[in-house]
Amino acid sequence: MKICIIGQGYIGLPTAALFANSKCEVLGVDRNQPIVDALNQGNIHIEEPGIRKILKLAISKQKYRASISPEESDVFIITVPTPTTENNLSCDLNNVFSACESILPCLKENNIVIIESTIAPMSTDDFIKPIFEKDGWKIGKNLYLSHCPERVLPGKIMDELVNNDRIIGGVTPKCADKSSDIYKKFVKGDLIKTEAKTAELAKCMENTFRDVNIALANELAKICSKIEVNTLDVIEMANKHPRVNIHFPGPGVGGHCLAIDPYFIYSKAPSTAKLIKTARDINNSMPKFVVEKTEKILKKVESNNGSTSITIAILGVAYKGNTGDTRESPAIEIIKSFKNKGYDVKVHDPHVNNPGYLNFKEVIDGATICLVLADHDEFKNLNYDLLISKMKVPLIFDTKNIVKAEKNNVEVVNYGNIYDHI
Ligand code: SAJ
Repeated sequence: MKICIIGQGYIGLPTAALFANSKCEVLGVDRNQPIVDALNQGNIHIEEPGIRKILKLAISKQKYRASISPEESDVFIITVPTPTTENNLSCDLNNVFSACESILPCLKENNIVIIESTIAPMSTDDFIKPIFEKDGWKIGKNLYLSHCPERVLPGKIMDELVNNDRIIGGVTPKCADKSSDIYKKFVKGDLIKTEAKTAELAKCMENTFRDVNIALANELAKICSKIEVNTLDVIEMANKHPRVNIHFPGPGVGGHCLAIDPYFIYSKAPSTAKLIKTARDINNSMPKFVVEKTEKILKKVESNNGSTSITIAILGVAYKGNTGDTRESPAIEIIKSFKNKGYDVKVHDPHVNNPGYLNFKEVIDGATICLVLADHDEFKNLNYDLLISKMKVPLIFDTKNIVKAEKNNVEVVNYGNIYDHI
């Protein structure tokens, strides 16, 4: 069986590698020629544990190759990004549309087309199906179309693609049956068949559920900093209740999913989706909160030390721990805001490849404050002796509650004790 996967990013590439190691012939299509060239050499442009080995194996078995354009196949899987539209309030389907149009010349009778990209509810029926129908195809009769959203966690993609349950949303029941048979090749979780629109909304709601719960934790952090209560203790205590699971406050919500998918639902019913929109607004307000609190902490340092020039060392730009992914990361807005305010900002992220970033020793050299914005493992046990010897003031503001405070002479501010420092 030949499978053509359009979009060789965080989802498309691991999916391609898994099919290629399940006896399928896989063509990975990406519009970016340097990425295609690199993949054909076995060089991988994403940071994801386990992918390198499995892709190399597929290439050596001649089961995987990359190309800039699609070819005739049995199955087409579309895994292209779906950003929000410019006003940030809807789902931009343009990448999906061009991927669908690019496969039209390659389609044959009884092909299966699967959209994995996250899309707003009703997108498959209202916008994607007509692309194929206009070309003369009868969905459910001679072409089978489904929406099968991916639901994997970056950092655990290779494991979760195989073991998670999967929603198979067919435009018709036969479409769902056909797509389900494809995923059976490597998925060990349950394959749950439903309609395309149910699959679309279920996927968007999974991430919305998390976004709303993080907003609740972030709002709690703001309340606690006002009324002088330890947020982290409150969460720990409340979560002792067997049916309570308050999430954790942070610098904001990043990534390509939680920060985007709730808008896809909101855009379908803006006057009704009030909680969803408020949660987005609260999470979007967190970078500003972090900047304001950092400035307050710094004011106290300044008045204590009579210091005037301030250097802020940023630890972590990725949107989440132990990944190199900076998409929608709140750290980017925070760095920009400090720079606009005229601060000297130095940046370190051991997972992000950026020539402008410094190593740990360089970033803390002469810094007034270390601002931790990602929960990378490297930040759990910082070298405190180095911090004391290199920093202007050994002070850390840890927005992810990851740093272990080991030495009394290094001050660690987090959402638990922030009110003591402002
Ligand atoms: N975050 C908090 N507080 C928390 C948890 C997370 O501030 O208590 C922040 C993180 O720092 C990060 C953001 O939220 O900035 C999102 O991180 P995440 O780990 O919750 O989610 P993603 O975006 O990496 O992956 C999610 C997952 N969805 C769910 O867990 C419901 C994943 O399973 C999906 O496949 C993925 O979105 C996707 O592609 O939709």
